[in-house]
Amino acid sequence: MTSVCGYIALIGRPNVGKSTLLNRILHQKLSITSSKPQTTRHRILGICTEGDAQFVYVDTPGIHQGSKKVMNRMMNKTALSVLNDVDVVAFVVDGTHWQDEDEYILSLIKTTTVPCFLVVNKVDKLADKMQLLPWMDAISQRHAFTAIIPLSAKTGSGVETLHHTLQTHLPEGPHLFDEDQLTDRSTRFLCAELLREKVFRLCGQELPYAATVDIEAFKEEDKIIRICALILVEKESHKRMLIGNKGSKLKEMATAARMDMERLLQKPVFLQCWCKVKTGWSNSDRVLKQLGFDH
Ligand SMILES: Nc1nc2c(ncn2[C@@H]2O[C@H](COP(=O)(O)OP(=O)(O)OP(=O)(O)O)[C@@H](O)[C@H]2O)c(=O)[nH]1
Ligand SMILES: [Mg+2]
Repeated sequence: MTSVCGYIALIGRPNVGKSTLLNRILHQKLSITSSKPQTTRHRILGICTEGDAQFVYVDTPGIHQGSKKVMNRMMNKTALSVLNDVDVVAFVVDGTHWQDEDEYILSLIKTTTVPCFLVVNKVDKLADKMQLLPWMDAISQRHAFTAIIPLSAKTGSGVETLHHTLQTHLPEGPHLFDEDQLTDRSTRFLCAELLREKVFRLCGQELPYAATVDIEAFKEEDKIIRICALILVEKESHKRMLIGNKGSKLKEMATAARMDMERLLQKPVFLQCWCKVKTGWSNSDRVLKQLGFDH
């Protein structure tokens, strides 16, 4: 068989399940997820090689409108730049809940010539599955989607169908990555993300958006990996919330993150976490670049 290899972008508004879908396809927790929108902030590749086919999935930040912060502008720019740079787009939506942001993303897709799959995620949540068919019929009139695939990233139903249908749309060509390579991101980046995920999952409504994680030290020894992580927040009050009563919140997050890191790195991890206030970090081009934002 001829070798095929292609980039597939996972695009959609925040919280529709793009990162959950990527992890499901890869059978591995690579990209962080949470029930809060705008969890993913960076482009991340998830590579999957099966025989002659190499799938290079590109998870992206949810495209959103209305935020003026520099970080949000960068997140949107990251997602949009991917649109014109891939072989296939998988436009992920949440069931039949079509919103203005979906409409906006569809208008962007229409400006490209890239083949686009419509991925209708979270079908496990639909009480009445019968409503899917007329909805899919109506949406197919709106754009010439290559295929419309209902699935559930949560249960896995329909995910194999998507993956295998995508294979037939990968261009012929040599593989761009080693067959055992999972991502383009460093373990340092992945560890920072695992801790940031705990901030998203365990800290209130506002705090996750005011926090970021920087790995200050990453030292691999014979039997253990020593990691020192700094959580930056915007205000003193955030810091107090993040640390919690006698440090209990920070400890809870650090423990959960360490367990994920150990699973990822397959080695015991000693994780030290601390928190610092850096006012305005999410609105500063310079600081965001230092923190590794793509644009
Ligand atoms: N019921 C159900 N929930 C899902 C499904 N897929 C994802 N979710 C949930 O939806 C929420 C958002 O999932 P994410 O994967 O973080 O969404 P995302 O599109 O990557 O979001 P951003 O990174 O913010 O753009 C999480 O709580 C997931 O558990 C699904 O198929 N069914
Ligand atoms: Mg995501």
